[in-house]
Amino acid sequence: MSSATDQRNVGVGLNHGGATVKGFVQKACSPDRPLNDSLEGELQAFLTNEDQLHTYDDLTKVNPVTPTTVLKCLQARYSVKVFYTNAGCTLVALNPFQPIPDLYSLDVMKEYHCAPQPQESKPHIFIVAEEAYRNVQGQVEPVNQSLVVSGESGAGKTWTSRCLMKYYATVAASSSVVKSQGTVERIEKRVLDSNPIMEAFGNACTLRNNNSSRFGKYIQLQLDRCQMLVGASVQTYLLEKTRVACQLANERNFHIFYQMMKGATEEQKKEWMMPQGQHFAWLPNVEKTIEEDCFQETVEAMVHLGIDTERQRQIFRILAGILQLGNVNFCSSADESHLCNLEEQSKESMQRAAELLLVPAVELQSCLTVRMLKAGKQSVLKPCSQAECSVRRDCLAKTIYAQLFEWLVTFINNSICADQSTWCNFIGVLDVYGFECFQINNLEQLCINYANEKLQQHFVAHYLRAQQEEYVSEGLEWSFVKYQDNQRCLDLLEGSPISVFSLLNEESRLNRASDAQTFRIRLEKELCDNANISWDKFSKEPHFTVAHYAGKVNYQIQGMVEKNKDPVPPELIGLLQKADNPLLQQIFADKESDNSPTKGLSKVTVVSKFKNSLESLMKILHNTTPHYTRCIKPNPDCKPLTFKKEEVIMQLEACGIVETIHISAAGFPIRIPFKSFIQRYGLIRPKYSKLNSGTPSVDAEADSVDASQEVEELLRMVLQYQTFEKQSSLVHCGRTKVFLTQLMLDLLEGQRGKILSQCAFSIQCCWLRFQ
Ligand code: AOV
Ligand code: MG
Repeated sequence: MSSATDQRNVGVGLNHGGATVKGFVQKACSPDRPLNDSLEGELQAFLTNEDQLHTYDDLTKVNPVTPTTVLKCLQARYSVKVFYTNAGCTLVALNPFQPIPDLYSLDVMKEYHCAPQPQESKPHIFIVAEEAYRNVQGQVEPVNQSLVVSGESGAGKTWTSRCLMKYYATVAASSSVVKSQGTVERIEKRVLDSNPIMEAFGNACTLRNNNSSRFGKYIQLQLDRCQMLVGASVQTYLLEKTRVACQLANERNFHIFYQMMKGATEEQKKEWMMPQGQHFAWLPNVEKTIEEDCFQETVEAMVHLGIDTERQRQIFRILAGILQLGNVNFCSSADESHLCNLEEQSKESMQRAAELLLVPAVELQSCLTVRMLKAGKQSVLKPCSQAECSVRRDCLAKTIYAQLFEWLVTFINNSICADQSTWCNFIGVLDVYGFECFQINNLEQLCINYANEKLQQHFVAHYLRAQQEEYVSEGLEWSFVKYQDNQRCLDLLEGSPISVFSLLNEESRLNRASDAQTFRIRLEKELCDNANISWDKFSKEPHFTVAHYAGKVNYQIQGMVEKNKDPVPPELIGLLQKADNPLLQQIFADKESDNSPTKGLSKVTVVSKFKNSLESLMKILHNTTPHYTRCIKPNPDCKPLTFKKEEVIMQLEACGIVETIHISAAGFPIRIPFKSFIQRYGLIRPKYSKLNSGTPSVDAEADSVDASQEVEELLRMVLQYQTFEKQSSLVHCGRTKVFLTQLMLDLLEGQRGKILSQCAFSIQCCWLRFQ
């Protein structure tokens, strides 16, 4: 069993009946452990109170914390159109799947921005945004912040990221302007305009989401000394370039192709050789109309970012050329030459592709059908098989598209990044693809799920560390929360010397013909002792199963080594470097076109590159203060306001929400300074309870030693124990604050409420007697 799915012994719970503490029980908090009797009782008590469930704005207040109670609470809130709920240190965001009027309006932004204590307002993504904004101006020195948005495909990560960016573009709008094509523009507009461009080129309609991001993104919003937004920079991760040449049934290619088909003028279409009604093999489901098919918006954003008309023409010609390549098909030749021929109807497409990419048609065809092999100093030409030709065609399209995307990101960065001297801090927004588990999973899913493992590890490590630091600084002893993180799964994937990635890389380097078979044998032999990997011995398809923190995923071995190598024949790069399209020339200018087999675009394997880029991201996250938002998709069909329990519970378990709440609840999520504590609960002590007022006369300047003694005395009374030190799992007195569990807070509130109602009753009796 995975380390992450092991039963966790997280802290200590409290079994209380009514307002008095009867004793403590140790609870093993695991979502899949059957409820014991006392928990069952609490659960029943909780569920009978259903009409109040929507009022729980923090899931740590739910008692007991089980997947069922958390689910019930979220469902109750969703049914009254409350989409945000706190879960300790994280925010849970449920996707309404329909625009909610006024939820993100300017007025709402202002409200949260101006609130003295935004945390006390209703849970909202703007609280997370505002908290990060205020944190930047740290108490001692400024601290960079990261907003980590996670969740499965279609859960609302990209939407949330956009909301966050709009918030900062509004509350931190500076007077900074940039000059572009004779016009003057505000920087925040440019930063926001980077979104439609990146989404047009990097998002696509999938089975799970009409606007699914097919790349990861970390955008740093740069702030100057006055906390004004003066620029931004974007880092992207692993674009799913295979989509250009291969789309699953009922999925689509990247939006930009459809935008061109639907939104361009007749003249443009003529130039791009895209007549009305033309069928493109790589453009399935063209008839489907989705919101993202907005060509005009993309073009306008390009203009705002400084991509001039000529550059745009070059970009669109390249894209049109790719589409033509998709219509090129090969067939085996009838004669004995072994040369692969073009299908008759493909000849025109090949001609058009060459014309659009501005490369010689003959050379394009020979690059796709003939391989150049180096034998010593001599080059030998070898005709490709039909299948090899198709692979080379796809490879050409994928390479061009991926490099074009990279060029766009660099262009955007040059256009929105502020001068180093003008900014001093940043707030980073991370929007990556969520955990994926399909029927067939390949290298893309392995990388995506590995990224999610890394983020989960960061989350647990950071959260516990942050708690510990405060406990230590307040003089508390911290020893009661035991947790097991997902380190073992990460060791399996990326560890050294032997791991899935190291074996995959070795196989990729060795260039064996039967790589899938040998990779499978080596995995089984060298990782057989690892509990996080398994095999179904009876399966026909070679595969391996990884127990991720979010669940088990079967990965298909076939094709994985080749995908990891991601080879690009040097001839193809040589061809593109000679193209008359200046953009293609520029994009491939610094790529090696040497014919040596070790040269080309792919000396570094896909997993090595991805691992390195993730490691840099982790370094940044470690050096910033993170804030987590977990987006939840309430139904698989993206239907408005529809809550499917099975769908939600799976996600709650996958992203570890229940666990997060347990960790929050097992720690001391509530911290109250001594002074405020005495002001609120002082009336519980007899000397105050005699007072008819809820506000006892406390010396505001009481020093912390006296205050600490007073607090301890009060707590002893409430807990009805001689030595309240025994209840270290329930409450702790630090140097300046009281640390409480939610249960302890409920207990105090209960006592306070009781005393106040007794007072009210006495007053009423007096008043009646008086009458
Ligand atoms: P994702 O980023 O998490 O999926 P999106 O942010 O693209 O998911 O959200 C999917 C769709 O849900 C959006 O296109 C909106 O129509 C809708 N939506 C999300 N959040 C809200 C909201 N707060 N209010 C109204 N509608 C919303 V993926 O990129 O697929 O992992 O790779
Ligand atoms: Mg997205």
